Amino acid sequence: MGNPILILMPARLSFCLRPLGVILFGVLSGLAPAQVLITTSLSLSEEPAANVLNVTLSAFGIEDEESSDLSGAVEATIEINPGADQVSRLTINSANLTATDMSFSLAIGEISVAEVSLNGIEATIATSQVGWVDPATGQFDAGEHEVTLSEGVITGTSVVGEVNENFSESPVSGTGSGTGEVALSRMAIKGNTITYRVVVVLPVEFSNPLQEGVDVRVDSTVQFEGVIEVPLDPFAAWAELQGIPDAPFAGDHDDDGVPNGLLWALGYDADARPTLFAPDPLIPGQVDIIVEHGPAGIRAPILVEGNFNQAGWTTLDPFLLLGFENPVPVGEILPTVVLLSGDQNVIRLRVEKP
Ligand SMILES: [Ca+2]
Repeated sequence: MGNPILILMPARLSFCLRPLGVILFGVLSGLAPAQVLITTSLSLSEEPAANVLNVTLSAFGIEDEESSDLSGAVEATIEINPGADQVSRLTINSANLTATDMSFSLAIGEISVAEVSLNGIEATIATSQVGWVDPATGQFDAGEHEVTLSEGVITGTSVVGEVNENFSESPVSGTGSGTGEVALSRMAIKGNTITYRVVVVLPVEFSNPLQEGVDVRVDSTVQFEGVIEVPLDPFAAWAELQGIPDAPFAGDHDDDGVPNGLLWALGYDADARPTLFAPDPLIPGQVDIIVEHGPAGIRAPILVEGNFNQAGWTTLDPFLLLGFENPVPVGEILPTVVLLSGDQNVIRLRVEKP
């Protein structure tokens, strides 16, 4: 627990030319813990029970189920709180999955109803919503992740005619189903680095009509895993990489008025000289405040607080921020825009030392 830092800035345009005041703020409040975003490649687990794609072909009330093995890799961005070994967000950016070929034979007695093969099936997975994970349990809504069969063909015959479906021409999508889970286990700690094993389990179930009376149902538990390294203190890791290993979080290594910790949290390099508060250039006279983020995006939750009529610091209503989130969340790249038109107060940005 260290000192959070803040910058004071009058919200009125006429005050914007005042030098920025930098004050150390010695009271800790219930801010969200520092999270770290890690983008990594995870491979599909090779355990025999995992990554079996069960496909059921049904035609006119007759079913045949075949299974296929899934393999491949997933690129994911994981939001981790290394202090607590918890995951709060999982974004699957892309996946390249392949499934082994399958053939189905449906018959009533001696009479063939359908003979169908699935060949060259490839699938992708992408997170279509926010990708929240319950930090306490690691569980998430599998429906926030979308699976698409993007390559491969279903060919054959059925009693009503030819079956010919080409997934590269007409991809088939469905979402995950039920509850998924991310498990994080510590393997080692060395210096400022924690090594974790990550295992993600994503149940998938969806169906797709092929033609009148003929239907394909897909049911699988996709499991992918890998080893990731996470800095225990992400600020310290940044400072070391930036060549200022001893720079304190609340200090200002270049005396430009922007504390080191805030520079880090806003996504900048140590040599950046950002103009943190700019009045809205589009509407002269408007006192909206724009805080540009660095190229890395927000690295730690940044709380925007106001001191209305000097009544004390309070968290700004999220609806006064474009994006409607306060603290400004980790990973945000778009500037923070504070809508304060007409209010006479000061605002500050505050970030807590990891
Ligand atoms: Ca500075």
